[in-house]
Amino acid sequence: MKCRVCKGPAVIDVRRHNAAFCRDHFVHHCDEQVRRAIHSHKMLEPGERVLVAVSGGKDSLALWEILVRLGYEADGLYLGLGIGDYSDVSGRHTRAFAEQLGRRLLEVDLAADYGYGIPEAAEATRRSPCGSCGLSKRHLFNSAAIEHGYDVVATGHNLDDEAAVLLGNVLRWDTGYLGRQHPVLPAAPGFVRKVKPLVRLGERETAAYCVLRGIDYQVEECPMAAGNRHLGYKEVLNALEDRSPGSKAAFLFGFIERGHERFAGDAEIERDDLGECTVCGAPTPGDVCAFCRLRVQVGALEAPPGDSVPVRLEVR
Ligand code: Q46
Ligand code: ZN
Ligand code: ZN
Repeated sequence: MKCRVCKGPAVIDVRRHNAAFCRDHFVHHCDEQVRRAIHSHKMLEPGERVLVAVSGGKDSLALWEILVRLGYEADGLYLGLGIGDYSDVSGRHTRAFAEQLGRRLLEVDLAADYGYGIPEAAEATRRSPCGSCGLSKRHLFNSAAIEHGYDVVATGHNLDDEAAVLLGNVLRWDTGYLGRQHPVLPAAPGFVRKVKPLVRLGERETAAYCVLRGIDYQVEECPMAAGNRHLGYKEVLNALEDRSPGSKAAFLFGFIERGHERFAGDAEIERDDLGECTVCGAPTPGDVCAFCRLRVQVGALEAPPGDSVPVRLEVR
């Protein structure tokens, strides 16, 4: 196996691109994929302050490093989810990496700052932990970015993640989610822009990137992921990809280029008519936002007067 660029010995092949790379040219390949994603979707402007949502896993640490090397003003935000050892180890990896990178790391701890962890939220809502987790992340990434003056939140969602989410949305023909599924979610009143610069890189590539760059990441999967529907979608897509390399990228990028626009109207309707949460001020279609409702349900917040509606795991 020879590097496509320099013909030296290759360390990794990327079947989707029908190419193999040596160490240096693989790093260059990753940079190029991120650069292309940023430019083709106008994700970031020079000089903007970027807040990277870092979990301590391979994707978010790779993303943070690449953005800093590409010259972006990127700091990190770590959210402590209260998932036992998994969270402790993830936090340690993130802090050590922030120090190595020499960038600022903001930290929010669900238990200490908001009175609950993901296991308690899952128990109280009797729903999948990932529902409460996703809701908490979306709310807190956005509010931290606003509070600390960042222009944009960048997350480490990769090609495999996005293709799996797309498959789930298509299987249910969830048109509101399809209208919002894009590598860039523009800013709106009360929301900063959200971008996914790793959308052109698969998870095998981000893992290889971390190994080759000596980035020490949390290798354990989240223990609460078992039963997560997306794992099943990923398996299906991996089986397809195995038989026909490139099908995952064709599925996702075909949707982004030719399908997304057709559903954009469905997302707009859901974004209209947002007022302010009477508890925290976040944009919400009702009186109290889903995050504050979740806190009420887990017993971390007193119910606002006259409010008895159960939590809704809304997505934006
Ligand atoms: S951290 Fe949270 Fe994931 Fe764990 S509980 Fe589910 S959503 S699986 S990215
Ligand atoms: Zn090479
Ligand atoms: Zn609220």
